[in-house]
Amino acid sequence: MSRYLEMVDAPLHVKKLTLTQLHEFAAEIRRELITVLAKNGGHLGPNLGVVELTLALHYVFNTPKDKFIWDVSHQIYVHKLLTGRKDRFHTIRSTGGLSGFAMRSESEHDCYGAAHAGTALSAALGIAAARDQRGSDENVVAIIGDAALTNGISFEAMNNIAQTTKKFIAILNDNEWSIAKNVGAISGYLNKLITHPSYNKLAKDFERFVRRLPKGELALKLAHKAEEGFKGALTEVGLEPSRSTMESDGRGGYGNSLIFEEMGIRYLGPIDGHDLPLLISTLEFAKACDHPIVIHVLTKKGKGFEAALKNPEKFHGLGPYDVATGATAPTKPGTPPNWQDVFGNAMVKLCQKDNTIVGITAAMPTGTSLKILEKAMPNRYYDVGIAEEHAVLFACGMATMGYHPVCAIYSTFLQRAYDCIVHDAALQDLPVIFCMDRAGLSPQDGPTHHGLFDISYVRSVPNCIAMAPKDEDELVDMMFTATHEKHPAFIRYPRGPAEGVPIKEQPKLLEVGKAEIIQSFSSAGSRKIALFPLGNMMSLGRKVAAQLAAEGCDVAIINPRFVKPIDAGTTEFFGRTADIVVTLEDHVLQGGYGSAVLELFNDKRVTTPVIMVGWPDQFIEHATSVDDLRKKYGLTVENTVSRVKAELAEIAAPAERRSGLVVA
Ligand SMILES: Cc1ncc(C[n+]2csc(CCOP(=O)(O)OP(=O)(O)O)c2C)c(N)n1
Repeated sequence: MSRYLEMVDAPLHVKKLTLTQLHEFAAEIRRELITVLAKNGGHLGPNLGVVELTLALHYVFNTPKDKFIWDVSHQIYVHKLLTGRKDRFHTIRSTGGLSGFAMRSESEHDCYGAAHAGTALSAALGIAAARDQRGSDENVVAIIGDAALTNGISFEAMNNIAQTTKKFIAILNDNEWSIAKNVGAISGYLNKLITHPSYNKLAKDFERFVRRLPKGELALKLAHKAEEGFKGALTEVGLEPSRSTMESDGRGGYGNSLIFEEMGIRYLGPIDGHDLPLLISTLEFAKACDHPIVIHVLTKKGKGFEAALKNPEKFHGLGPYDVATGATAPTKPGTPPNWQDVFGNAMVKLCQKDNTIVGITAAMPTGTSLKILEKAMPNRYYDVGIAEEHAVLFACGMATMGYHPVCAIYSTFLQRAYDCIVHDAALQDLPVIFCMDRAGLSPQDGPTHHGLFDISYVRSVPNCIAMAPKDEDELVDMMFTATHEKHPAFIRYPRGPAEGVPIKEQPKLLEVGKAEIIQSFSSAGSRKIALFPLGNMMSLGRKVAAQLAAEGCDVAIINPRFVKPIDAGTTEFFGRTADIVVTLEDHVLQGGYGSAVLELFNDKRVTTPVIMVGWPDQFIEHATSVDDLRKKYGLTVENTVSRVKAELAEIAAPAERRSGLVVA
């Protein structure tokens, strides 16, 4: 650990440092980030970009009393280093270690947890409203990225800020990037602000003004003048926006039409987000303002690491890399293609054959691999920004015009669009296709990112078809099938390498609601076990089958394919012929595939015991790997086999003991 990192362990210590020391400290923090993340992976670029901003925030404000609400909170690593967590920083995103996001349970300095975009302004406003209700005086600061600002909820919050509170600080951390380059009109608007000469002049004037005042004097002056302070300060340096200096540019206008000002939020900026004294003075200024204020801060994603500066998208979030060059390990030869790439390539093929198919992403072109379609057929590709609800409604609109839109959205982010799924896609029975990426675990990210609820939330909605492929060839078949359907269709698949099976040249139409029997009972073995491994649980299912067979069981394997409609005939048949049924799913057990089987058995009066393997009714933490979590929660071959054996023993026990009449 370096000099200042060794000494600074709390925000209080940051305030003791001189400017020169803060600059040295910033460099040390960057070295720490680059070194630790080279091993653990993580959100390097965003954190390198906010080093000075985070130092300035802790220099000016006092957490935990003052509240910092970070949007997404993937840029919170520096804050963690400054708030008593530096000794555990090397554990970030690993089993038992620090989370990569803000967590209320991790530190009193994390007042609000997050990892989905667009929540900060609303949550911060709620905190400010509670403060006003109880009459306390905490400062509330929301830190939000330029891409998160494009999110609908952010605008819902902005619409509500001025009427709710007088003291509210938003920091707009503008680095021009989402994960990929930020898209849409808001991003264009921010870009106009950055480059507009009038605003740059205002920002420069303001900068001169705050730099002139000795530390503390500005805050004092403004505190006394309260609401008048801001206006006074502006007038003093000619900053008062007026029609004469801020004429409309004919494309929506500036000056008095500045979007934030129109919403009753003072706008200050754009200012250099790496200029520590300027940041400190500006935050002091904001602290003294008795009016909601947004400070537009310009930062460089990846600052201080050449490779990250050159490739902001890759270094937004990545796995381990070479600390000197930033190079990531090449994929091992023979590794199967990622599910995502299979999806992206299949999209191109499907689009080439069918003019009604289009692809839609909500700011995840690389994560979902829909960028493959963008490259091949840009006119069939839409990136709507971080706007999952809009993505689904947009798709619904297209579907009413005869199109087959494919929404490639992570299972966890699709949760946000649930009402659009129910009220728009399902109720109107529109043929929108949902490719639910990251269905299963996102181990290093943790509970905010695991995709473990989609079966439950889709299965309860009429008209929906829900499926899960056992391998990449079946994924393409399912996509092909979905494009021939007249109903909303959902396909779930996990992150990372698929199974390594060849993909047919021509995909085949699957019969909707029909399972695939991989292996039937053979009449060998005395005890019959029917395994129903859903989707990517097939490989685990096969291993369980092999071990049970080795122990003398007669094992059938059924690939369910469809969770909704479930294959009632096949499931009932195996339910009646087996001694034990085992369902395996990479999903929470409540309302999942196993639940669907139980509901069916209840309907049909099938009484065969069902062992359900899946995730329990709790939020699953982050960990280094999927294996770590599967081991901990018993989604393993060993645990499944031992549960089957225990159940077999139970079945074999005398009836009185089973009914609890005899205590063993
Ligand atoms: C609802 C939702 N959709 C998608 C994502 C994936 N995501 C994580 S960070 C990010 C980009 C955030 O960009 P910005 O807010 O500008 O912050 P920066 O990383 O540039 O600092 C996206 C799209 C998410 N976290 N939440």
